[in-house]
Amino acid sequence: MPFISKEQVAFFKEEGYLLVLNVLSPKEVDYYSKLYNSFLNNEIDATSYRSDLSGSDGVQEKITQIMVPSKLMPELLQRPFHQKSLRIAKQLMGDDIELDFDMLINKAPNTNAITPWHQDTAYWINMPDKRAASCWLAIDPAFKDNGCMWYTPKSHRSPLLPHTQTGNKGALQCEGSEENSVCIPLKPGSCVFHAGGTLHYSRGNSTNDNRRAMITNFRPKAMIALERAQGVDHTGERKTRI
Ligand SMILES: O=C(O)CCC(=O)C(=O)O
Repeated sequence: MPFISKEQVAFFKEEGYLLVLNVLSPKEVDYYSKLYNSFLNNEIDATSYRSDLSGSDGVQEKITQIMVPSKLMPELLQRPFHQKSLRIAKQLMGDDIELDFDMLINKAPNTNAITPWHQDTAYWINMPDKRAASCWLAIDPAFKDNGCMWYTPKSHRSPLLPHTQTGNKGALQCEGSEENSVCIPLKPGSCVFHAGGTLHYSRGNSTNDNRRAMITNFRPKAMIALERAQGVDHTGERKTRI
């Protein structure tokens, strides 16, 4: 049975993002919550894939990014989030769509570091087939003050904007604004898909709790092969192609 309706597929294609409620049950969220903490507190050693997206030189990580958790824990690929988000991604973009990479992004309490406006395409090599989407799953409630995601509708239809790198090997940034964008608060277990070209950002976390998100990224199998042939597996340093 399809997970999402034809109307939802049409909305994603038109607007460049799509909210999907209750992809995971509370019990499933509980599994990911415990696992996530094992990554954050280094019980699972992800040192070589871990960095601070805020580009801060300080001792405290503000925005922890852990790339490719499923490389360290391949069983994740069979778990509900990867399986369900892949099914939805195929519905959104076609049967040739596969998982390219996954990641964890946590905004630590009271760190107040924004994720700057960017289009994910700026992080990737130029690919002839532009179909791509990320699925951003809330492990904690996500809302404005702890850094829920903001998207600029229809921005995936415009050309890639110029991006620059922030801080010490931090996130890429371009021009963007909350004024013409929508914020998507989420309950744990709900998610948002956004297209590779969709402009997005999040405010900093000014609350006393973590803001944990798990993200899967999808594109055509042939484009993943093209990336791998060029040595791209999303485990290395952040780069800009502009
Ligand atoms: O979690 C965040 O603040 C940023 C996430 C993001 O940029 C993405 O999933 O593409």
